[in-house]
Amino acid sequence: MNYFLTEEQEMIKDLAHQIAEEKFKPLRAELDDTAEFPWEVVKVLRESDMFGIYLPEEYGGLGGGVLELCLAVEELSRVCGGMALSLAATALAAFPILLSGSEEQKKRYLPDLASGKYLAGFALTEPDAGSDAGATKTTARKDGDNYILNGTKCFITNGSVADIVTVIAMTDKSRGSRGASAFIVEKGMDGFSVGKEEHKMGIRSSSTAELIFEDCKVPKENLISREGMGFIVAMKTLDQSRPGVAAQALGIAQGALDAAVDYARQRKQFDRPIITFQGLQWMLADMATRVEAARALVYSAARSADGGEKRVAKDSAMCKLFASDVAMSVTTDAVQILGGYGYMKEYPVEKMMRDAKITQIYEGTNQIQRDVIGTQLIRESASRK
Ligand code: COS
Repeated sequence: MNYFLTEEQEMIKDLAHQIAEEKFKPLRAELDDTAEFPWEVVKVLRESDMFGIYLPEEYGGLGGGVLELCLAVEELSRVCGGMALSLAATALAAFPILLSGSEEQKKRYLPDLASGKYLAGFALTEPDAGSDAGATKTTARKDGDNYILNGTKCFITNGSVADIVTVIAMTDKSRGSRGASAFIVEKGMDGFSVGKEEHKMGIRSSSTAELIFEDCKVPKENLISREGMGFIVAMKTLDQSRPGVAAQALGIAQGALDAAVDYARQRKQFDRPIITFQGLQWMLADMATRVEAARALVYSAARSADGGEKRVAKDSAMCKLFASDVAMSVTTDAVQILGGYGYMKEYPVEKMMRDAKITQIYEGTNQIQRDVIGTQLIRESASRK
């Protein structure tokens, strides 16, 4: 299908494809096994300006947007959804600053995020506040020129490697989600430490860690937007970042489809390549159709986000929901097509199936995405009357 990408967008896609093939592929199985963070590929992503593709030129970026980010994340995830996260999760954490930060905050942090000097994490989730993001317990108390943060965040992607984290904490518990505020916390700030590093089913070459704030002193200049706007900052962030998760899912699905087609052409049973059996061809045809439908939805939602569409929450939720479900079903089918080999670590598809699972869970479970879509449908219906 032709998506009529610009020359620059095609270049980003090609470059990400090349990086994934040349740099990700040789490390993929090893890092999946050892669960080490891919510093070697972060270096390559930095050198090739990948960290800046979605950031404005005035802050050192390449001037692209969500679509450019998605194109890169898709191609990188086609080979390894785990390594691609070093970029995608940094973008997730940069969005609160980009969308809602002051000019000073943008000037101070975005250039280092654009160059990849800084990796970043987005700290919303807590042990008792996952889908119910408004139930945040971490507190931020104003104390002179500082805020004092106390609490624990969990499952934070890039957690143990992040130079900065954007954190949601309650400045006024009595106001529920409207009492949340967003902060930029730097590694090394007093009272900020990294807790437990998680051992995961998939995306094992990414870092997922607990973050601990114990009387953590954050200068008041690091408050993003105003007190009480933290929940809205988080929601607006997720509206921009969910297409990135969808792109990760799409890339994983494409990688699994490619592996399944290649295998089915080579594998012979009953004296003929198994791809010549209609049952298998139809399975592959369905997989390919679902992948292409996911791509169309991801690119459309990314364009919506870049174009400032006001119903972007629905578009982002739809593409994340659809692409991640496609990734799960396509990777599961790919394992089936490779049969016994598909189940073995020697072939990449079992890893892709494990990697795909998280895309149905993080940045809002797919049940939450349906809630977001449903809420918007109700609003649209009410506004027609
Ligand atoms: N953009 C701007 N504002 C938004 C918004 C959006 N996308 N979504 C909600 N809001 C606003 C609402 O308009 C409301 O504003 P008012 O206080 O002025 O009325 C406020 O935020 C609260 O919204 P709502 O009542 O819908 O909040 P809920 O507590 O019901 O939560 C969901 C809504 C479930 C959608 C939200 O908690 C969510 O997205 N949860 C999942 C979080 C998540 O993705 N976690 C993964 C970890 S982060 S990587």
